Amino acid sequence: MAVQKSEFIWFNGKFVPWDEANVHVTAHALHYGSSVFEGIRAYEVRGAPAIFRLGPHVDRMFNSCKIYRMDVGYSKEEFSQAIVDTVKANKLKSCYIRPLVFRGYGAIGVSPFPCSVEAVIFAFEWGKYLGPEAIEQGVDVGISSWRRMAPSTLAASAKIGGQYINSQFIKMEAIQHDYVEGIALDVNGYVSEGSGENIFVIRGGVIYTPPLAGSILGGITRDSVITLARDLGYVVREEMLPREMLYVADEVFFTGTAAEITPVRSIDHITVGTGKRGPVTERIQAEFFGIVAGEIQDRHSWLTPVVW
Ligand code: PPE
Repeated sequence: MAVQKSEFIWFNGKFVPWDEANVHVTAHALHYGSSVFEGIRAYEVRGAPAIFRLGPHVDRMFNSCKIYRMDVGYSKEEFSQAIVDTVKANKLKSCYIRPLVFRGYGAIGVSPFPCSVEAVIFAFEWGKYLGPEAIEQGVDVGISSWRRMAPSTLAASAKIGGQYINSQFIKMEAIQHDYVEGIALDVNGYVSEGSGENIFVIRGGVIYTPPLAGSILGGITRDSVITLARDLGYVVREEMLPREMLYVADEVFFTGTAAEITPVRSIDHITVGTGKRGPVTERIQAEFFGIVAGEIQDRHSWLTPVVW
């Protein structure tokens, strides 16, 4: 999806016009994937933007940087404020926010340590990630021939740029097979996640999702869905899931900041349940979309209002 330009990008502490936020071609991140990023949504609540789960996103970004041994150069408070200011500066009522911290100019060679650390935040309008009808109709997906990274190869729970080559392999293969998305298994063959989404499986009224040890990114939407499902009285189990459980599930859905809550209607051309969005998925969607629209009380304090 082509990126929608907005006006200003926060670049190392200052706002610069969108077209002037450039880096040098020798930047380390360009060569070696040396970056950490986040994806955050702001939703329109009563005419103004409200940022969804800002604190957990900033915490995860700082943890990813810690794992990757990169000092952000700002406190969490300063960085959070910069995110709020970026939404404000661009007068966006609802948007997707992309903070990125990366190794810039300084040296060629694998070690990132001689290179600068740069930080940017931009925000832009982004619609439905897996297609306009996906939230209601569901998507057709396939199991990827690419596995998620094995433990001790990369750090699946950190949102590090270079690791997204694995996601790109999964996504490219899916597109070439006419699927909307691919589901990757972990190195042991258990269900892991999509190229940019966590996965949930419903069977016999119980909700299952792979555990953090299943080479997944600990999604913030995943955490929100677990919380909402438990609020609604469902049993949620974080368990290793064999691939064939997907084929006999009553319902399957993806979660992610970009994907929000998207039902899966077929996997490897096998129909999931009735082939339509199921009742549990719909119930959880109603709760999630109700909260982010400001129509259901924000009982977990997930929204940070942006005051114009
Ligand atoms: N797994 C992966 C690999 C992943 O990239 C994401 C987010 C998730 C799970 C869900 O995490 P969360 O957003 O915290 O619920 N993927 C981001 C990037 C998508 C993109 O194409 O870029 C996102 O949804 O913002």
